[in-house]
Amino acid sequence: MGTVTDAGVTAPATSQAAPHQSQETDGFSLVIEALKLNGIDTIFGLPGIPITDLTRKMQAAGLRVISFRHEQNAGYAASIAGFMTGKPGICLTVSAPGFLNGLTALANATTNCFPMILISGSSEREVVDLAQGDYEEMDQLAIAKPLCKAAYRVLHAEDIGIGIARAIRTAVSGRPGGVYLDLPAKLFPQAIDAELGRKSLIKVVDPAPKQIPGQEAVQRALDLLKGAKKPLILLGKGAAYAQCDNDIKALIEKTGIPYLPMSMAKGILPDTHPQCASAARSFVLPEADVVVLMGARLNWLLSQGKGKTWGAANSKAWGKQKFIQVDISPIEADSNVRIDAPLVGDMGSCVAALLKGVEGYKAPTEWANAVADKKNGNIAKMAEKLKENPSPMSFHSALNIVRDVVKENPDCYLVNEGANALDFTRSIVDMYKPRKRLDVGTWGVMGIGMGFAVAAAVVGKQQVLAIEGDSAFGFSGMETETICRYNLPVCVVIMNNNGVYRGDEKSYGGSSDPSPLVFVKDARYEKLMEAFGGVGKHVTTPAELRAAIDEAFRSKRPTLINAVIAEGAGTESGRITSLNPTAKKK
Ligand code: ADP
Ligand code: TPW
Ligand code: MG
Repeated sequence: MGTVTDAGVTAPATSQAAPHQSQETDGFSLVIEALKLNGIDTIFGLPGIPITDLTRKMQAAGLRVISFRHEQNAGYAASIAGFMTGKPGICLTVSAPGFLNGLTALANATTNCFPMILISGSSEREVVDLAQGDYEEMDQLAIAKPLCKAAYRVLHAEDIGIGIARAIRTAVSGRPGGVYLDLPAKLFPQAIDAELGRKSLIKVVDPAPKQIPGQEAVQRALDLLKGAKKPLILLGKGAAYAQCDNDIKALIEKTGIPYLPMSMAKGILPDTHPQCASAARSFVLPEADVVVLMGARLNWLLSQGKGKTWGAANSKAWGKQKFIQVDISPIEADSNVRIDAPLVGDMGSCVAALLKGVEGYKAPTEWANAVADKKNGNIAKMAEKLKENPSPMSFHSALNIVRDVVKENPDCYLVNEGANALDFTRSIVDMYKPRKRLDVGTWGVMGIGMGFAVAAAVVGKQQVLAIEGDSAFGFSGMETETICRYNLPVCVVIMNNNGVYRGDEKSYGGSSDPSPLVFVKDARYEKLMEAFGGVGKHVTTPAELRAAIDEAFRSKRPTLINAVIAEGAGTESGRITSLNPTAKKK
């Protein structure tokens, strides 16, 4: 920078204050500028060597830095922000232990196809590579590699722009997933010429390019579909992620095909939609003759496409269905059973192509009616159950309240984890809008609760309702402080049955220890929220639960409601008892 002289001429800076200092930039600034240039506005992380100053400078530069109490929760927050927005969620951690704490979330993001970038500071390469015992020494790049889509390291300040561009492209293009970006401590203070630095940054053009399906593949899918007597559309979270809700709705309504949403696809169309077959799941899966998988994998959640679920003779056998699979990944087809018509491309383009081609096709009315009959019968049965009012509360009587609340507040986010607390919520609480239900996903992982809740409130800017098993909550419970610190509109409801699955188990072998599955009886979790200035409520009836949630939604204050549920209300592993190996000899 020069100074304007009396004569109005700009003279070169001659001051002694380091002449070229102001023409330099450094790694700190370049990382921040590269992120900002690419529309990243929020960072989820936890400070410490070597990224402490980075978090300060990020905040100073106008990025929203949400600082957590444990990196795993910051990582989950970043991953779900990625799912909600289609932009990579960023998690920032320190080296070795901080990195490892964030890594679970990165692996989970990759498994769930959520775009996320884990940025970790790392120690001196020279020392790490010779295993000479640096502070928090670890070969983070090598460890991250098998757990994410790609892992990159930036050694030179002038490569920061490239590093971040590659990380963004990798996270969001094709099948989205996790990316690890390793930034060694030495990189941050590295100074380079400011102009050179500015020019090295890249604003990524078209980071998630459309992938148009081939015309032949579209025709094959349409031919199969149009011959179907009992078609079924299965919506997965890949369909929700793609944000082409209107076209999906049009495709379903135009064809009259019954559809089944996977957990996080609930709400693409309202669960109360006449074509929603959720309440007739065990009828439609074995009965359907052509199944259109849209952004859903035939993994364990769909019994790998085999067995009784699909009307097959035994657990290894295939059903009689034919499958159309719409997916962005070309290698997903045939992973478990034969896919007769793979349709590879981005969901938006594939749905648009199908929509154009289905003109004139309508699902046979006998099939649609059969599904509706089955469904209405089951809904009536459920309504009976929801009317019960036992003391202590059952999952049903408590969730009946949650069901009403979400119906009246369809914009709120519903975060959900636990076993029974998860399965009952999924089946009882209808969703009305897309990407509002955020849960344990593909791994059925416990611990996403408070991280997801923070991200939903920060990024989604709406009221959050987190329905948590008491065990599930424990994995991230300390983030109640984070929720209070940022004063987020998060209402946590703990379905407290005193344990994992249930709280009435006795100890084994005459041990004086409690059973491995139970917790302190009648724990007062609500005091945790009070400890940080939030609102705590202890409720034992549906009416009290309703009043407490209403008050939380009205005040928008951080609230934790400890809802007492009968100790014996749950079943082992919730709805997936069959996956649990048990000893033959008791
Ligand atoms: P669910 O658990 O809801 O069944 P999965 O996570 O198993 O869903 O499947 C999601 C699928 O969606 C993955 O196979 C992924 O490749 C796919 N997918 C993700 N994004 C897109 C997209 N934009 N277009 C098409 N498919 C997508
Ligand atoms: C990271 C295993 C699945 S569900 C669950 C555990 C520990 C808790 C169930 O108890 P909760 O719900 O939350 O009280 P409820 O209503 O049935 O009583 N560690 C991880 N992930 C998983 N899935 C487990 C352990 C598990
Ligand atoms: Mg429990």
